[in-house]
Parts: sequence; C-alpha cells; structure tokens
Amino acid sequence: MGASMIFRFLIVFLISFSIAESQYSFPHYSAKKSTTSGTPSYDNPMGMGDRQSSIAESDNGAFGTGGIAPIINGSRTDETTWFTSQTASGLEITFDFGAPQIITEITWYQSSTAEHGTWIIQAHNGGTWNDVGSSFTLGGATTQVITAPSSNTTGYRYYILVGLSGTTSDGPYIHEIEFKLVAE
Ligand SMILES: [Ca+2]
Repeated sequence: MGASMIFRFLIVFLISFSIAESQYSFPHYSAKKSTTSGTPSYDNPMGMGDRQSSIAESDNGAFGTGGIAPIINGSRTDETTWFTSQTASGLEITFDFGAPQIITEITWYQSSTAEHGTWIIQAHNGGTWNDVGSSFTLGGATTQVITAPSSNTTGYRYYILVGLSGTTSDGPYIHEIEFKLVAE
C-alpha cells in the first residue's frame, strides 16, 4: 500500500467520523438529558442522612420529649426519640417533602424488636388522602424494611404514617426513618 492510498483511507475515515458525529452526537446527548426521573433509591435526595432542613416533619402526640426531628437526622444509633405508650389509632406522623416524591419502600430503625400496633401509609398532594399499600405492623425488628408501598407509582408531597389499631411501645428508641424514593 502506497503513501497516497493510506492518505486516501485517512481522509475517508475522517469524513465518515465527522458525519457520524454530526448525526448522532446531539440526539444522544438529548436522550440522556431528557431522562430526569430515575429509579427510586435511598441514595436520592431526602432518602437518608440528615434531612432536617429538607423535610418538614410533624406528629400529633406520638412521641415523648425527644420529639420527632431526630428520626430524620441521619443517625441510626441516637437515643433521643421514643413513642409514648398509647393507643396507636389516630396517631399521625407526617412528612412534607416540599414537592411530589414517589416512595416505594421505607426502612425503620429502632433499638429493640418491640411492636407498635398496625399502621398504614397514606399520602396526598393537598387533597384526598390515599392509601399507599396495605397496612402493616410497625416495629418487630431493629431494622424493619416496610415494603407496603412497593407498587406505588404516584408522586405525593405529603406522606403520613397513620396508626390504625394496637398500642405503641415506649420500650425502644426510635433511631431513624429512611425512604426509597425518587422525585416525580
Ligand atoms: Ca436519628
């Protein structure tokens, strides 16, 4: 192969390469850019860690003097929050994420295997409250993976743990709550 042949191959290669670039680079880039809603994950914003400045949480008397804030402070070993022992029915633990999130799983950390009665996850965007999955026993393990919302595909700004029956236990420290979620 002579030098001119190699030169011609090189020219053809460079022209082909620039055509391919002009045809495919921009659409490829656009496709990546348009994929804004990903997969629910604990690693997404507000899933875990110290979320006291991003999630507004409240409860209607479920907890003792430690209050609810430490359950979203990022520590799975802190000993500042516990339920008071009372009827679970009517208790509400509310999380305001500021914008709709699709939650598909919750992990609850506490210091013993005590149970707190039967609860359900409900959610809303300022209107009708919706059940997100079936009811479940809260507690029963030091690390409880709550899969009740596993088939949820709807984004809600407000999620509420709602007590249905049974009693809460003042035995364990409630260490932390984490959410497998993605912004809608
Ligand atoms: Ca904590």
